[in-house]
Amino acid sequence: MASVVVVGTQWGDEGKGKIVDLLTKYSDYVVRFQGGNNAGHTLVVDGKKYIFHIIPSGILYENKTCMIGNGVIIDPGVLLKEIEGLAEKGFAVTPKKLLISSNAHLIMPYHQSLDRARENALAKEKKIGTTGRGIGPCYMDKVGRVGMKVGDLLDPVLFKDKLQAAVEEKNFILTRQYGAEPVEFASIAAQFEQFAEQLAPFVGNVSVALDQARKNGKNILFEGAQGTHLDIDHGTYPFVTSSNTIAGNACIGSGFGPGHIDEVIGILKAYTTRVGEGPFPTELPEGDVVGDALQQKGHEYGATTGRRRRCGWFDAVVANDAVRLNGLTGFAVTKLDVLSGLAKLKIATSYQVEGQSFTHMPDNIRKARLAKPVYEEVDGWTTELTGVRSYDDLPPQAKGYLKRLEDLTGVAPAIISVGPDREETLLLR
Ligand code: 2SA
Ligand code: GDP
Ligand code: MG
Repeated sequence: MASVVVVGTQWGDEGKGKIVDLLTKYSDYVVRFQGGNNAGHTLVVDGKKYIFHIIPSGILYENKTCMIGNGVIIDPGVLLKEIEGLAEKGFAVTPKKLLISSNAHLIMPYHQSLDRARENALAKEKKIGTTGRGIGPCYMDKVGRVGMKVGDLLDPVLFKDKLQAAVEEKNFILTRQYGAEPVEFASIAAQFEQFAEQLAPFVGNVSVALDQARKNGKNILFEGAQGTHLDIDHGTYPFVTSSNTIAGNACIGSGFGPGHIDEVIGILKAYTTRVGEGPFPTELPEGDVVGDALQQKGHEYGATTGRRRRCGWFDAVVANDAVRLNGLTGFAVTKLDVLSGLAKLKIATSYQVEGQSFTHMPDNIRKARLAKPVYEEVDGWTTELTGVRSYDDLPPQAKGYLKRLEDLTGVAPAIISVGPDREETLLLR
């Protein structure tokens, strides 16, 4: 194990939660490094389903420590609810089990108001389809150097001083620019005073703790959120989230040096989905028989917002971008079971745009939207795969499909997932 980063290779929802939960068995620490409660990571253990938005997916194990790094943005109300929810299910989240970076930024109520107001103000074709959780506005404040940090919660004088200035500025924008409701300083201050009291025992220095863990020979797992093509720099901008979702940010978002990373596993759904707006070359639009079958069999609904996820064929262009951007050393191929029953499977190997061939996602968003996939076709299989527990027992066509993905990307699968449950997994190494 040593230090392993897990990232989504497509547009999120590849099954990172399931794979992180699985790999936690071999880790001592599980660390979130970017994003906020826009994420929805689903785990199924002994038939019971858990969805985490902010707490790392390793939390169900005893004697493992979860960390929320500086690169994460935290809505304290949502975090505390998640902690309470876990306690109700018999999982006590104590400060020994969860460490929160004092450098992580806080999602404030005005960030959510701004997220909604900005999205509402955009013309239909310009909407991003955000989760409405305040992600963009919070990261804007962070890089604009006016953000509120978790550490500020522990210093009431500093906190109120910063909050006063923020509320003044945000109310000006909310009311004057968007005609939206203003937020109220006093109620936010009172609410966050309570959050501060409840969260204080969990706050510390994640970078120092990880360094100590590494020196003690501990295994560390970094849990990415969203996916490679939602990366703020390398994704289909502006139809992206507001953080770097690729593996490099595991280091920046936790304070762990890149020289200490041993492996990067990319979670690769056996087909493609996207939720929210933006280019999706292999999309099978709503009403398409295969697209609808994938959506229904794969239960493709947003784990945070419940939105219907758009579905389409596997895209090797998207996968190859992920191999390059993350330096992937292995894949975990998920939801292979969902493809059972399709006679033929299509795989996009390149795009055609205005007479030009692309083997990577075009940087230009207008071109990305025009990208027409060039497909090859392979045989499907009819057997259901959920009961399969060894690679040898997969039907030959499923093995052929996996081999084709490996040949097209140059990266071999290390894990194959054939169902949502922890047990429904084939470990190949
Ligand atoms: P935001 O809210 O500013 O991050 O939205 C910007 C874009 O990023 C997309 N995004 C996501 N895409 C897939 N999964 C995400 N998490 C949830 C899930 C999504 C949900 O697990 O299903 O429930 O709808 C996630 N979070 C952000 C988003 O759709 C925008 O396209
Ligand atoms: P994440 O954001 O990458 O963690 O993924 P989500 O939890 O948002 O969405 C993945 C969905 O697929 C969840 O409902 C998982 O329980 C489910 N899932 C994960 N792996 C598999 C699999 O191999 N087969 C099937 N059928 N479902 C899976
Ligand atoms: Mg998800």
